[in-house]
Amino acid sequence: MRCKYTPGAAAVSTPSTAATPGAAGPTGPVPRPARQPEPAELAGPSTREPAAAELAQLAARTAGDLLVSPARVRLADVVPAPQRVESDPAEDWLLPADAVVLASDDPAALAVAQQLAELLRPATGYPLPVAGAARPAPAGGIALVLTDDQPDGSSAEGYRLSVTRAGVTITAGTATGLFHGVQTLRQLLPSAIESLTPVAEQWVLPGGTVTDRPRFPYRGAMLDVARHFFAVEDVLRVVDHLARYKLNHLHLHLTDDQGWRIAVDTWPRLTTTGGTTEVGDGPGGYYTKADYRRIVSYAAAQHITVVPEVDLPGHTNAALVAYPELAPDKVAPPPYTGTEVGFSYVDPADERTYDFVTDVLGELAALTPGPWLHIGGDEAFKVKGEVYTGFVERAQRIVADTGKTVVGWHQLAPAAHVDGRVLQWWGTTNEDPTTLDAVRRGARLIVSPGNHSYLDMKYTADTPIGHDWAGLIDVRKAYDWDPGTHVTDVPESAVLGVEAPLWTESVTSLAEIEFMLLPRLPAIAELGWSPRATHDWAGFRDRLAGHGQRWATAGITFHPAPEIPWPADQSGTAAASTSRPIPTQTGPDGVPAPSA
Ligand code: TNX
Repeated sequence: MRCKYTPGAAAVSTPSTAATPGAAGPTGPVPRPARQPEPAELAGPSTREPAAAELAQLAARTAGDLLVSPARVRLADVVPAPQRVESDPAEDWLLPADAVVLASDDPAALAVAQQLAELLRPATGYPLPVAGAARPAPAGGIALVLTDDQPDGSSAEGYRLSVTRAGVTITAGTATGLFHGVQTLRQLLPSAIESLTPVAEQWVLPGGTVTDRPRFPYRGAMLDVARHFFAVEDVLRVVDHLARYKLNHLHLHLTDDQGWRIAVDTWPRLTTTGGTTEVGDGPGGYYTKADYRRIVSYAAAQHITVVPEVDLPGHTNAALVAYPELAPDKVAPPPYTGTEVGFSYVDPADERTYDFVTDVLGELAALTPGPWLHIGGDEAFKVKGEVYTGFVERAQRIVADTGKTVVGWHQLAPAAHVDGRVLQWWGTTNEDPTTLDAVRRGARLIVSPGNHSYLDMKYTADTPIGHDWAGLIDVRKAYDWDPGTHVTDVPESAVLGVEAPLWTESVTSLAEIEFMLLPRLPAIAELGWSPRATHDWAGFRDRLAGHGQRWATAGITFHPAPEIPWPADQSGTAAASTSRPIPTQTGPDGVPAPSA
């Protein structure tokens, strides 16, 4: 049972797990020397109502000093599955109310320490001060250690997390590694850690060591902000979801027939005209350059790189509405708010088109610190053969001239290779000689199979939103494939990574985005991060089951997929969020409101 506090609440109850000394869990309680609460603590400040945070601290301290229950989350329960886990239940550790977060004296490490403290403060109510140190040691709290002497050598994203009775140490060679370690630490705490208000809970971490690093360097998700526009705040929430599961790329599909979503100073009508529509009757919208920078820097703070896509030469109706000179017949088409594809294209025979491409990609490159520019290239059904290849080759060179590395959907494959070129595979079969040939000429692949990783596909036939052209994708289908061997004869060494695209023809709100993402995004994240040797559907299903309660507590919508054994006995909030498919409102503390 969880106990929640609201400001002004008079009574403090302690969690039942801590209330009865001797009520051992399966592995027995870990006794701690009892510290008698100070009388003043028990009485509370007499001159004013104790704040909720203070009450929570007091309750946790009192309960925790009497008895530490075994950790409720197992060290091996992490999603994505870590490379190596060595459990040591004798080292289970209770986060004390006076814990300090120490980090190496380095701005990036200190920033991660602040993020950790900010994650833990709302639910614990603990102050969790952060400080820098030359050689941080946990000393009864948490230490984030940046070191050249990495446990597993080479990985830029790896980390080691060690939980002992002396506290927690996360060690990594980079701040990114520390950040991933923090995501692991977060998952090891009871799910109430997701609460936005203080909770009386024993914040016990399971003892032992996690040594971890990713399998692939590119692990991403794509959000189509063109079919339906989503506010900056919604995109930031999606970034949060990626970060939880150690995804490190957010691909934004910024332009399509239904709308142009990124400001371009040299072609202003792209947004003032082209940004005013979306699928259906909605108003559309677009990101100013300041909006886009905000997304980029928020993502960067979560160690996520934004990959902007301007889809060319097809999927360009919104641009043609704004600038008819780009159209093959120089006539503005009507705005398009339907969901067909493949009818529009910029004129590949007009030099003005290449001015447009140069200006747009130049401005986008200047706004984007990450190395990638995605030029689309899919479903340009009316630009065929050599005309298509010629267009793509020029666009690829324009990208190279900006200093960025080109990414495109795998339709780019027949074009000449340029340095670093990455193709995004979205086919639904395993065979593609043209893509294989491009790989042999030097291309690397991001693997996004339509029939496994397309998060706009329905879970089941009765999923209320989504497509089914690539089949139905339940959680198991999302999980049961291997990016390293998926495209026949493409070696794992040519696979840069994996991505889960969410197209939004039928997705209209943050709640609907989350409903399609969760719980499939963690499945794709695990394929990108975890060593293949850990791949195991039954194990994944069980590890994932604990996350429903986390999402419910954090007010995140998810699909209660029947193949996941969500715990039935957890607090009513999980049941509320799982009893209906797409809640569109959240309650006062962020928990999805019960059905209307
Ligand atoms: C195909 S996948 C598309 C998109 C659609 C999607 C719907 C790809 C590169 N193109 O234009 O939105 O199907 O699932």
